[in-house]
Amino acid sequence: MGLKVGIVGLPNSGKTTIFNLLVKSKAPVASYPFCTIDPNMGIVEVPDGRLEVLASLLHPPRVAKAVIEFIDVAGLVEGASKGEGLGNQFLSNIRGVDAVIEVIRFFGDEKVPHVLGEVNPLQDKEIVDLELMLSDLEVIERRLEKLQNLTKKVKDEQLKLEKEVLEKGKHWLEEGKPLRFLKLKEEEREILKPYQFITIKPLIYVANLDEREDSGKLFEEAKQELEKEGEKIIPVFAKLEEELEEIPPEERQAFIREFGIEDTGLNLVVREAYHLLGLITFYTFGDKELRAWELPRGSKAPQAAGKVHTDMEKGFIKAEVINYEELVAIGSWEKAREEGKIRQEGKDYEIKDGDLVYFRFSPR
Ligand SMILES: Nc1nc2c(ncn2[C@@H]2O[C@H](COP(=O)(O)OP(=O)(O)OP(=O)(O)O)[C@@H](O)[C@H]2O)c(=O)[nH]1
Ligand SMILES: [Mg+2]
Repeated sequence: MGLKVGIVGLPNSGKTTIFNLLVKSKAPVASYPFCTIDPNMGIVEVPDGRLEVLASLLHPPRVAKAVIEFIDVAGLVEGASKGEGLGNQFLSNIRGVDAVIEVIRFFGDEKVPHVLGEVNPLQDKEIVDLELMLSDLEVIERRLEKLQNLTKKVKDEQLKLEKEVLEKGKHWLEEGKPLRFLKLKEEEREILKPYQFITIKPLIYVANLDEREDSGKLFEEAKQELEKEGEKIIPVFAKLEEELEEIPPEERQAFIREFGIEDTGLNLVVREAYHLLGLITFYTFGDKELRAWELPRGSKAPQAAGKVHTDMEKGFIKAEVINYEELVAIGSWEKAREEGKIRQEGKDYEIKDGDLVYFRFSPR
């Protein structure tokens, strides 16, 4: 599967509007809170020039671009982690994502009530962040309770380590800090993985602005504040862009220039998300297809294999690898093989951007 990105935020912050723009769909939006109940899902293909070049060299029967899957969930309110609003139900919908977009409302519109009565982006951000942290904390506390008993009964090094890491995470969250900023050793990260903590995932803030000066001012303030904390925030004009979609393409350009927007259709979010999430692209090919995949920078070969199929990760033997640049210079896979340029890499190999990879694995 491709990369999954979950969209969270308060009700009426414009999540579904942004989702629709991203995936060019028409999921219902409304000016009342909790318009979205069941999650909306949609995919976007990531444009990729290298893929076309590879296709001309490898002649695969089919070419598949990397995709990003967006999941737009119900709005979250204070107390969500304790079951308020639609509560934990939506939190479970985003446990499985690879990254999170948090939409913050910067637009003022009396017809669209703000759940807290006023537009206050930094306050909204605090509420949402807190709920996400509380939900992770709850998962940790529940597990720790079990571990407390277990470790009393049995001596097991692994359980002891798990308890220690979870306690570390607990204290961190109790200080109001998301898990993604907690420095962890590789093995500790592995231990935490099955829990699918929400705040351990990379996150970007998306500011939903309107054309008013107030909105812009609030954005500048928030941007400064967030950047101080090492966070990223991307401005979008959701409503405006939605209206833009209605105008014929030939008139759109003039409109865009007038508003000084750099790009349409939230392309910017896709691009920035890709960049900020530290993703790289690798390629696989076989008899059936050539396909592009995204992967967090720094990932090892088995993890990349797991993108293609979980069995490939479990039964990973080795990866045959050549980088895009090198393959293009040589001109064909066969020639690269003859010249011994296809490298054999093991489970510790770190996949590089542009790698073309063939996985060898033992089926289970
Ligand atoms: N004025 C203005 N209205 C907007 C903007 N973005 C979204 N809206 C409107 O705000 C209302 C709520 O938008 P949605 O996209 O449904 O919000 P949501 O965050 O998905 O809300 P829930 O699903 O209820 O959590 C709709 O009426 C939108 O048309 C904006 O930038 N400016
Ligand atoms: Mg919605």
